[in-house]
Amino acid sequence: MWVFRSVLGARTAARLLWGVLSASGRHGPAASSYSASAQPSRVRALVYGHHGDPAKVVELKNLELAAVGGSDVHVKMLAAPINPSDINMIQGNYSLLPKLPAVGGNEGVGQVVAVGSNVTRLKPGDWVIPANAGVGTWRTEAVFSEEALIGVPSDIPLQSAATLSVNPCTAYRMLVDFEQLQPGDSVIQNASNSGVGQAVIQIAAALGLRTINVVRERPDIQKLTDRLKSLGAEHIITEEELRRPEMKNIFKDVPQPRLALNGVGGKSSTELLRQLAPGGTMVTYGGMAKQPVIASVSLLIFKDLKLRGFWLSQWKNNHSPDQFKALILTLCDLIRRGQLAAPTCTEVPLQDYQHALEASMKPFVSSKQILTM
Ligand SMILES: *[C@@H]1O[C@H](CO)[C@@H](O)[C@H](O)[C@H]1NC(C)=O
Ligand SMILES: *[C@@H]1O[C@H](CO)[C@@H](O)[C@H](O)[C@H]1NC(C)=O
Ligand SMILES: CC(=O)N[C@H]1CO[C@H](CO)[C@@H](O)[C@@H]1O
Repeated sequence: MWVFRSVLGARTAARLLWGVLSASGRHGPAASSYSASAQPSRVRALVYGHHGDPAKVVELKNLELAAVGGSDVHVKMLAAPINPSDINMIQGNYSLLPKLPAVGGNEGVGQVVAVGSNVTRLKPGDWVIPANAGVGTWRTEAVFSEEALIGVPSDIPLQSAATLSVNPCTAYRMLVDFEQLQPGDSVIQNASNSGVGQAVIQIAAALGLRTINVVRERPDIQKLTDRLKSLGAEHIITEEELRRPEMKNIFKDVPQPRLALNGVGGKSSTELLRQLAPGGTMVTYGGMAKQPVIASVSLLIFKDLKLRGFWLSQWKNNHSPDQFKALILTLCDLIRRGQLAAPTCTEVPLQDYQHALEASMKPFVSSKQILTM
């Protein structure tokens, strides 16, 4: 699981909160997150009223659709994934927490049904994804403000569009922003089978970078190896193999990596650091192991390694909406060229959410659950 407990500055927190509220309604905080309706209505949503075990606190409810104001957009949701960060948010273990009750889900793709008279960038029929986390995507329809949405081309697969705005963006920025890598250079990562890990493999291959991918030992390791290789992974090694002296042989034909991507933390990150080239950077973006990153003093001193972190919400705060849109369009180009496929997905109808939530929390589930509306 991704677990973030970072302390946000007041300004950042306010901006994030604004994103949450402006996306879900225009008449003030809690009341506008949604309004529950006595009569059954067309809009169905997965709502939680307090934090806790997602399987227990999430309920399917009927909501009223807010009126479409001048700068609002009425969206029919098409598909929305269940990400680890969605689960953390429902549990209450995330640094960005919407006011409760809230609609679950931070990512997804919808189609514009109608727009207010002041909306200029979007028109009915367009596909849209949320610009920020916290909008609540697990629902059949919603009214969002125009600036809460980004238009995406509708000629990419639905599953790609639904899973575009978090993992591939994170993977791309980490590959490009920390070390100036050239084609032929290598990157090492763990959590290679995660959503970010699979995006890293594909985007790295598209950029001409060679990947060394660490995975957990598991019964169906050959199947996993074959699948990651088909995505463009060069080397796939288990954690145990990484500790063996033969690991040195890999670096006879692959240059030592200057970039390590860590989605795990704990002991595994120590191993990643050992493999880094002098002066290299390890970027941490997740903490599945729920352990601190442990770096050896001698490695830091003698190799002058850099430890950095990446959080996409923070990147978005420091960049303009146009820069985010440009990133999305770059990724759409990769998708169209067949260089970036969606992670393996299981589509689950919204009403079967219980099953999807449970499946998303099981270890070793290699398939992302996508709710379809
Ligand atoms: C998150 O919080 C829940 C309580 O809502 C707790 O049971 C769970 O262990 C926590 N998970 C993590 C990953 O810290
Ligand atoms: C449209 O924008 C103008 C100028 O900002 C504003 O005066 C007007 O009230 C807006 N119209 C609606 C319907 O929101
Ligand atoms: C060496 C290393 O970093 N190994 C970790 C990589 O990620 C997996 C999970 O995918 C961990 O279990 C390993 O410990």
